[in-house]
Amino acid sequence: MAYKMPDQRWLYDLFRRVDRDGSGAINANELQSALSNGTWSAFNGETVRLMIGMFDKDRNGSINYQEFVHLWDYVTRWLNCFKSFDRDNSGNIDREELKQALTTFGYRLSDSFYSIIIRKFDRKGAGSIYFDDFIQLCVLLQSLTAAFRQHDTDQDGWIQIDYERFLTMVFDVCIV
Ligand SMILES: [Ca+2]
Ligand SMILES: [Ca+2]
Ligand SMILES: [Ca+2]
Repeated sequence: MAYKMPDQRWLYDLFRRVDRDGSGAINANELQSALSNGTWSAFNGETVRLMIGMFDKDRNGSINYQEFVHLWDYVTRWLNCFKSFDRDNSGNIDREELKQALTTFGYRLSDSFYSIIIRKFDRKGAGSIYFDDFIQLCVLLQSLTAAFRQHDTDQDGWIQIDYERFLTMVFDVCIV
């Protein structure tokens, strides 16, 4: 898919609009309300925190303009990806669309695992997944798979780890 970085000035204006208190940096609240201004409903707080955790390179808890450029690019790519799998343009991803998406990403998951995913990430109880939850799900799946692979040195899909290693693995991935 062709993708072009937006004009810097346009992006800087956007940054200034998102930075509502004019502090020169975007905090979690500002990011959350900016992301909920689109066509989708309010972004979930966990995805907002997750994204700040990923792009706050200087670890000061907020997003400056340089960090925002990368964050914006990331959200846009996810949005394009999300839209391409939302075949019926319903604004959310149903079970079949999700299967298509995750299979395209290379995951081989059983039907019963898809039921678990839908149960966990379908916050509205409608049998489908919205954009923010989709990002969270994909990032979680990606990180847990990477953590598993580190232990699965012979790549047979099986690992043997003790209790504390298991906890460490899950904590590293799930707690930002
Ligand atoms: Ca601010
Ligand atoms: Ca920062
Ligand atoms: Ca859909």
